[in-house]
Amino acid sequence: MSAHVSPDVIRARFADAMSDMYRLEVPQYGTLLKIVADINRQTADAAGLTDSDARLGVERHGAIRLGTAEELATMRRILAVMGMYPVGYYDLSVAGVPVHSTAFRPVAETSLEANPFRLFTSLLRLELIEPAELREDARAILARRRIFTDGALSLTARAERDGGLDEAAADAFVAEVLETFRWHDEATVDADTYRRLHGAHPLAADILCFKGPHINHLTPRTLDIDAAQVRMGEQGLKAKNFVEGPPRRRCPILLRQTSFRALQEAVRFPGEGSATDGTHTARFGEIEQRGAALTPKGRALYDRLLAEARAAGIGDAQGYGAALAQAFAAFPDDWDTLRREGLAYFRYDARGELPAGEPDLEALIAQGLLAAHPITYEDFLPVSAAGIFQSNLGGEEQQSYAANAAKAEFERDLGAAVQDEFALYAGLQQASIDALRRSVRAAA
Ligand code: OOG
Ligand code: NI
Repeated sequence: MSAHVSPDVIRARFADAMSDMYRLEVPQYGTLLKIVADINRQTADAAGLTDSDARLGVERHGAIRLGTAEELATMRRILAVMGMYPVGYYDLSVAGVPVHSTAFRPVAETSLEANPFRLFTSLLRLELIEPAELREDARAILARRRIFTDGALSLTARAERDGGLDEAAADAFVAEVLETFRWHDEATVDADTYRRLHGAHPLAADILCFKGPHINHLTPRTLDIDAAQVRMGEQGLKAKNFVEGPPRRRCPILLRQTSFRALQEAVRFPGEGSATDGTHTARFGEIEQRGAALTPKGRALYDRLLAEARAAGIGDAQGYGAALAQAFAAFPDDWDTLRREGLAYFRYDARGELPAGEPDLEALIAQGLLAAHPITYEDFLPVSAAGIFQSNLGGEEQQSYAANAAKAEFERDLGAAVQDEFALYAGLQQASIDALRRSVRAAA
């Protein structure tokens, strides 16, 4: 019997294969990768994040949109084979996007270090689509389609049964799973059905009218998103008019994101005559800059200040930028204060032999015996995600639906609970403190 390939290795191969495929499908994504590589090289010294170097070149996330509970539950099983687990619940309906989502990602520190690839995965909420008759058409369309290859399904079952995949099976698995993410320029419904679904919501057309849930963007991580945003414009990529998330700061927190607008791509509809040619707008490219993970207290402050800034409106990018900077003046911007006030999570690292006894973290830091490194935020932000969705739907902002988070229904459809992101970061911080305690005891 040959040895099993580590899920971290399968994930890295899959992320690479997906990036290669998307570069061929959407050449602008290749341009984006070059911009980010250049800027990262230029700003590497000033990065400020100690754990980002090794993984930076391969770091990215992607996104797909699914139609049914069965698709979501199967996707969960497939992604588990490559060490990606659902973390967090995002309700996008409040922003007029009829989906709710989770992020599949590695959770162990060593796995994040090996390859942090994440997949933002959304499920259509058919109950929000109007008019009701259209929901019946949508259900029929979804009942007909099969988005996974037989090979992907059987290899997933094999991995579950045997506890992993050997070399040959792992490579076959990557190739089979990639098929689900491929773009198809042939719609599965006629032009009239497409138009009716698009009229109900552009996302409904994107999710329902194609053979599978094509990857709709990939996102490399940059060390200077403002510089990258300017460079995008210079290279002819039509960037979103402002960066989502917190403003530029000395101490980066959470996540800042911007994208270039989705392409208008030619599609063919089944049938004969000129009604069979059309276009579809869904696929784009995005960049992100990651900062420190915030505690619930820090996150509450972030949410409050962001709401304050957005209350004035986001229509005028310059005005919004000023409002954002003004609101976030109230968010401490040095690591010591962020740590002492319990606003962000840190990993503690001994700089020498620690004195015996229960470690007093702040005293040890003051003595230079302990370093505290901010823990990188690995997740997403619902308001930012909504902004990214909206800028790529090829239309104006959508009407909001009433707030109706449905986490329990989502988890039922997923067939599992999503992990709590705060608990994961708190666990990483605590693990580093426990390790200090152990080293003190061992020395004593
Ligand atoms: C997902 C948009 C959300 C992000 O980075 O916040 C997202 C989508 O358009 O399907 O990817
Ligand atoms: Ni994204």
